[in-house]
Amino acid sequence: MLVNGKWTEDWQPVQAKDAKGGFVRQTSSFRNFVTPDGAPGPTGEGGFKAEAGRYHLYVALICPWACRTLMARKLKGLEDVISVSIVDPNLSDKGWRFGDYPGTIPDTVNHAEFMYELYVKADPTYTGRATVPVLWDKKTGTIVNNESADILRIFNTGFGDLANDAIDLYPEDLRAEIDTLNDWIYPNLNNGVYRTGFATTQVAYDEAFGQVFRTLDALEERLAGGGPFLLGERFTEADIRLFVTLIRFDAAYHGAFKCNLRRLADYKALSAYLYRVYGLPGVAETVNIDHIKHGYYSIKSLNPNGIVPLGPDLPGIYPVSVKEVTA
Ligand SMILES: N[C@@H](CCC(=O)N[C@@H](CS)C(=O)NCC(=O)O)C(=O)O
Repeated sequence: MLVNGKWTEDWQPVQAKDAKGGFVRQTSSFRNFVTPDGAPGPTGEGGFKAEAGRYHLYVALICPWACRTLMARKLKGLEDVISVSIVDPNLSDKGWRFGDYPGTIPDTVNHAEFMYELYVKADPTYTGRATVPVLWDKKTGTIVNNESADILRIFNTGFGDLANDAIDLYPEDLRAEIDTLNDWIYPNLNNGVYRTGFATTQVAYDEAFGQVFRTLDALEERLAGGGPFLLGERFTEADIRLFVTLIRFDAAYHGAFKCNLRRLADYKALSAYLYRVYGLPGVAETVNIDHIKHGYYSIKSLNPNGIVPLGPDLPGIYPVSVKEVTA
């Protein structure tokens, strides 16, 4: 992480611990909004007007928070408006790196080798982790926002006419329900799998594990009795936020994070939902199971020898057969 703008080698995947040994995620610190006229958004400063070619998105394909923003960029038709860089799937000694792993895209804007260089450029005295996603402003040379929940909303309405308005990820009449779902799904499932995987005591692990599977059970019931999406007919940001966790579940969380009571494939309605969202135009292009597997299984504290499992077989998404892998 960075301390006062200087990289410290003492990198730990666990961001902080609470009294019970539970994992606590760092809060994001750049919270400006891009808006159609450059007016300030709900937080931060103004001056970030929507313009084609002005903004750049830094992501990791292993990262569910970053992939939320990649999905929204696709679904809102912003690919020609916002450019992208993709880091290597495995964290280096100096954090996220723009390397040459297949599927990466170098930093063509700032020519950085490591993600932390961008944080130092934006704030020479920055203290904290150099996380992805980052929405970068090429014009003023700074970070607009590094909180994926905000970036989703920015991509939904902040780019005005430059974005596809056929899809509204946060429609006015569903906002209260979306907020309630987010407040339930984020701590218990999206971050719950991390709290399970990075728990450093049995008590913390047991608690997080229970929350993960109680939430999956409840979501299974909800989708079995409704759908096709979380709030019915309309696809919203709540679906993006759920999908990015579900798509990583069997490939990474089940094994690397010890979330192994059931596989996602054992949930009928949730599996059907996963394939439904995966099948939406553009979504499959934001999913890279190879990066996901290599990324999570390269976390040394969880998997010291770095062996990447050959399975699971994810038919239609990442098919694996014994014949192929042991030839
Ligand atoms: N609040 C952030 C969290 C982002 C986050 O934790 N990203 C992780 C990757 S999954 C990261 O970059 N970690 C690097 C580190 O902790 O040094 C968001 O949702 O945008």
